[in-house]
Amino acid sequence: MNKKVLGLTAGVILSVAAMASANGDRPTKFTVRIENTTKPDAFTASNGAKWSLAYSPGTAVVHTENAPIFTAGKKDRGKGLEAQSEDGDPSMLAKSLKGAKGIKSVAVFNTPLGASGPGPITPGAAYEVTVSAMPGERLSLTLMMGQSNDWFYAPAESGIELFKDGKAISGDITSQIMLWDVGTEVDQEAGIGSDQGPRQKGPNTGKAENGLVKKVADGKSYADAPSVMRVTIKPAM
Ligand SMILES: [Ca+2]
Ligand SMILES: [Ca+2]
Repeated sequence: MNKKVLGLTAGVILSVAAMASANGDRPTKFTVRIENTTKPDAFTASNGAKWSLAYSPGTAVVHTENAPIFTAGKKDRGKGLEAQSEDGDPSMLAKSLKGAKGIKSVAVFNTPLGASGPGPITPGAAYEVTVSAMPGERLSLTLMMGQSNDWFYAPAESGIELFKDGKAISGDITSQIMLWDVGTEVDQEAGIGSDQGPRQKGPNTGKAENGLVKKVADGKSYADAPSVMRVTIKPAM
């Protein structure tokens, strides 16, 4: 006797679902592209040595949490940002963020476009990573400045707003990226320090700093992200 009632109910539920998705309850897919726009041997150290800039594998995190990865002016949290920033290894950070409060998704990007395996992006190379997000959610990125002791590129601690007035953002977001010092290892001169990524004896080698997370402000071009990289975002139509 309830057949008709059930049929009607199912129809109502379907039409409600259709209306809801038309109103945007499905996540938007974004492609994020990070390009190393520097040239080989673009930098000259104080001893005259030429050096090239590379960026390490990193994380792309979608979140509602206000400061999911670090807080400027505070100590590193010991959740993996140190290995990301000192050794270019995002795996510990990704693991600790997965499933944490206010974290919607965590993606690791580690293979340059056109490469057969993981590695840094050298001058001219790029990473691409895809994330999905709903209005109100934000994006944080982390990757190592490869010629440093413990510096990482990331947006402000609150991340990048992926939607403006409910509409997905699109285009160049490099101006929102900054160079940060995580405060775990004493800085040497960029490009030639013996305890920096390309030259250190092993991971986590260098003098402990016991410092705070702060922006790198040494006036060099690599401290100004738009001078050395291009980060773009494109929502799927
Ligand atoms: Ca440091
Ligand atoms: Ca080191």
